[in-house]
Amino acid sequence: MQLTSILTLLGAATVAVGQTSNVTTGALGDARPVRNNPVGETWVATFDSAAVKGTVTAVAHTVGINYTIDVTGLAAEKGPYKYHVHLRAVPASGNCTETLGHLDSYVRGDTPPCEKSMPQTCEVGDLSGKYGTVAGPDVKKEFNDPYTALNKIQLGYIGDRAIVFHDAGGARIACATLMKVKDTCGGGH
Ligand SMILES: *[C@@H]1O[C@H](CO)[C@@H](O)[C@H](O)[C@H]1NC(C)=O
Ligand SMILES: *[C@@H]1O[C@H](CO)[C@@H](O)[C@H](O)[C@H]1NC(C)=O
Ligand SMILES: *[C@@H]1O[C@H](CO)[C@@H](O)[C@H](O)[C@H]1NC(C)=O
Ligand SMILES: [Cu+2]
Repeated sequence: MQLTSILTLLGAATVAVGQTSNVTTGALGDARPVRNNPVGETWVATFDSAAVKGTVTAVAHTVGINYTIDVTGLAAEKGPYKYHVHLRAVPASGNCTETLGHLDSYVRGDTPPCEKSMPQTCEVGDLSGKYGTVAGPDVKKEFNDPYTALNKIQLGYIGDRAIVFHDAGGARIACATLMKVKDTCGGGH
């Protein structure tokens, strides 16, 4: 009887965990909000291919980064599209595979897919995992991500890395390197 109860409890616990979604966290814990960014500093990834045209703009905010996705041309039937910050800049060849994997400063990995309601548990570079995939053909989307950085000493630094769009099948349909276009509001030149 006691054993049965324990088994019943264990069973219930397993079901509960199964239903609680895919919340997992990085080997280094949950991502921490970035509060020492150079506010106003702006980086832009410019897309100009048949698959995607437009920009993804990243502006350093007092907490994290404000992103604006402003693109056109995404084939509606191949979406929804994912978009991420990948580790490396796009090489001269334009080969998106060579941007390597996602920026994953807290070492989470991309499986299971992350739980949007707990963005701190997502891979830092998994922007669509945190803020939603986008549908074609035209996208205009703004969000603040507290966990990415434009301060080089921080985990989650995105400078000189690539933004990559993936179609519904996961193919890397376009990639572009984030380039600095503006210094901070107060300082710089
Ligand atoms: C958890 O991940 C699996 C695939 O790994 C997916 O099928 C399932 O929908 C996810 N559950 C939630 C709640 O996100
Ligand atoms: C970031 O976005 C918030 C909300 O829209 C806005 O209030 C803030 O001014 C933006 N920060 C910068 C540096 O643009
Ligand atoms: C792109 O790079 C990957 C990895 O280096 C390589 O396997 C692949 O053949 C390259 N693709 C093209 C079209 O050159
Ligand atoms: Cu990606």
